[in-house]
Amino acid sequence: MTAPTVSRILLTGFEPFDQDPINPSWEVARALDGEVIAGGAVHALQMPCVFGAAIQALDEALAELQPALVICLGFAGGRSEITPERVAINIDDARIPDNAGKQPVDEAVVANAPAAYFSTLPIKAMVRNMRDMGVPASVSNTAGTFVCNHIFYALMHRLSRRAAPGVRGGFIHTPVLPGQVASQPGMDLDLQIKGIREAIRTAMTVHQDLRENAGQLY
Ligand code: PCA
Repeated sequence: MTAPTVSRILLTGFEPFDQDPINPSWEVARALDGEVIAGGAVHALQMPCVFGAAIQALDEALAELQPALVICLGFAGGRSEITPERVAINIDDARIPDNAGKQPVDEAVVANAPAAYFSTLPIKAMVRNMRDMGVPASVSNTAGTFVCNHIFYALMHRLSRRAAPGVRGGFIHTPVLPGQVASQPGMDLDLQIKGIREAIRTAMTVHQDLRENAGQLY
C-alpha cells in the first residue's frame, strides 16, 4: 500500500531586525514547523532580513520543496492584529537599513516587471475564520516598502511565472508580542500561532474567497 501523499507548505518567518531581540513572525513559523494542516506538511524557514538575500533563500526553498502553498510571515511593529496582506508592490524604499546595512531608495524589486501583484490567498476567508475563533485579524492593504514587501513581491512574481499552476501564495504580517513594545498590549504567541494555523487551514481548503467588505476609506 502506498502512503497517502502529503503536500508541502512553505512557511517563512524573518530573523530579528532593527535592534529587536526577537521577531514574532519566526517564533510563529518555527512553532508550526512539522505540523500537518489539512493534508499539508509545514516546512518552516527563517529568512534573513536583507534585501536580495531574502529572495535567494526563498528561491532555494521553492526549488527544493516544490510546495503546494507558500505563506511568508513578517513582523509589523505597531499592529495589534494578524493582517493578511492584499497587495505587493514593485518598490524597495527603506526607512531603516536592513541587517546587512543596505538601504535602497525607490528601486524596483524586479526590474521591468509589473507594478504590483495581488495575494492569491483567500485573505477575507482567512480573516473571517480567525475572528470566528477569537483571533483579532484584518485585511491590510499595504505591506510597506521594506524587506517584507520585497519578499512578498518576489514570491508573487515567481508564482505568476511558475510552470506548476495553482500554487497559491501570499504574505501575512504578525503583531507585537505582549511586552515587546511598551505602549502596546500585544498578542500572545499562542494566539498568534492559533491564528496562523487557521489561516493556513483556510488557504488549504477554501478555493473561492469570500466576497465581504474589508475596504478602507484611507
Ligand atoms: N518585518 C519587516 C521586515 C522583516 C520583518 O519581520 C517588514 O515588515 O518589512
